[in-house]
Amino acid sequence: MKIGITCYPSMGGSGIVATELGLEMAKRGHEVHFITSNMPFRMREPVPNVTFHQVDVNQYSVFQYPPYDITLSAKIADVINEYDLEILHMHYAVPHAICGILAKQISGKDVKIMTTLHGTDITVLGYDTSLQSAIRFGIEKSDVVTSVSNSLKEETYEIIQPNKEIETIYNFVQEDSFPQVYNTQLRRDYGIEDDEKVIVFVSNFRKVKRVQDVVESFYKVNKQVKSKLLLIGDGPELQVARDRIKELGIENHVLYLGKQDKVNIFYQMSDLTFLLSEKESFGLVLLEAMLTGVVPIGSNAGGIKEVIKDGVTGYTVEVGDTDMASERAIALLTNPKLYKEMQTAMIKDVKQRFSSQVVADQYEASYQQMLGE
Ligand code: GMT
Repeated sequence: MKIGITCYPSMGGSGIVATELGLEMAKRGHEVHFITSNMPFRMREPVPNVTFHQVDVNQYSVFQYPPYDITLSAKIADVINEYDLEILHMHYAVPHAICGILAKQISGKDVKIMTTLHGTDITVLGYDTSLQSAIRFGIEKSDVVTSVSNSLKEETYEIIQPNKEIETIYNFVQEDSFPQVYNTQLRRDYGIEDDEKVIVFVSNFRKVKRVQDVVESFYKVNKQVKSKLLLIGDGPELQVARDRIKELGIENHVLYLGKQDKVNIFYQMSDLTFLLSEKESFGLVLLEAMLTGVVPIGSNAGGIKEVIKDGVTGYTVEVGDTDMASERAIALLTNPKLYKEMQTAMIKDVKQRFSSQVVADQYEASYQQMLGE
């Protein structure tokens, strides 16, 4: 198959999933074309069957807003015509689903369109009445629409009310990139003592992530368990976290590590991860951590409760319940038997349900179905 993929190529989960899926399809012998504003960040080196087409938006001074959507659509149309694309896989509803439809019209070809909904394109932007009808249009005019969790699917029906079947296909990560390793030497290199526990939080530090809950929960854990908090990533709420950490006087227990390409290294130093968001369609960071062997405590928002089986492969708590989050964390960090049991169940479960082979098979079958094969 000849597949065009458009996504946000930055560090977000939707870009990661889109890239890994494209690479997996290329490995299976399909011809893959990434049509994006920048090289997707997980595409480190040249790969056979993969071509990258950069979308360059004209910054002409008459434009108050440079026309990314139109330029992208025109570029996709050019690639459809040049390479005889059969499928467009658009990740994130706005503007990508709509750009796919426009590109198809510009090209005049009968290319099939799959749109994958990732989360904030529905749970945040879907509430914006100035975008709702465009999102509904993008969904209804796509040939196939997938959602990364059942929770997101249900929310899409509730908020957008599209007249369209939506199929859930869970996210995955490339297992080989997240080997199950506990790196004692690296912990020492980062100044972590051997008897200290490590909690990791990987985030884009947006409001929906409730960073303040992560700090509060850690503070409560740290009062009882010798521990460090690793904060990885950057974003508007990082300063809020810093201020609260100072107020609580726990600066010496927190490592600010900024944006990192190779997050797997930090999971290898960690015992536990927190994801206490108020909205989270899936939580790809959970999957990455869990594959490495890091046990999660998540909020019960959105798809988190589909990724973590509460009490079996980690714990979920009510959004905002930092008492329960810390209680669960303390129980795990002070009971090696419980920790080991949960870790073993967790690795088995994520390898089964979110394996790259299983998930890529689902997408491949869906592509073939669109083409009537
Ligand atoms: O979490 C973010 O803010 C980034 C966003 C994105 O578009 O990359 O992540 C969304 O898509 C990911 C991949 O499907 C999901 O794992 C994240 O849960 C989802 N984020 C939210 O729903 C807040």
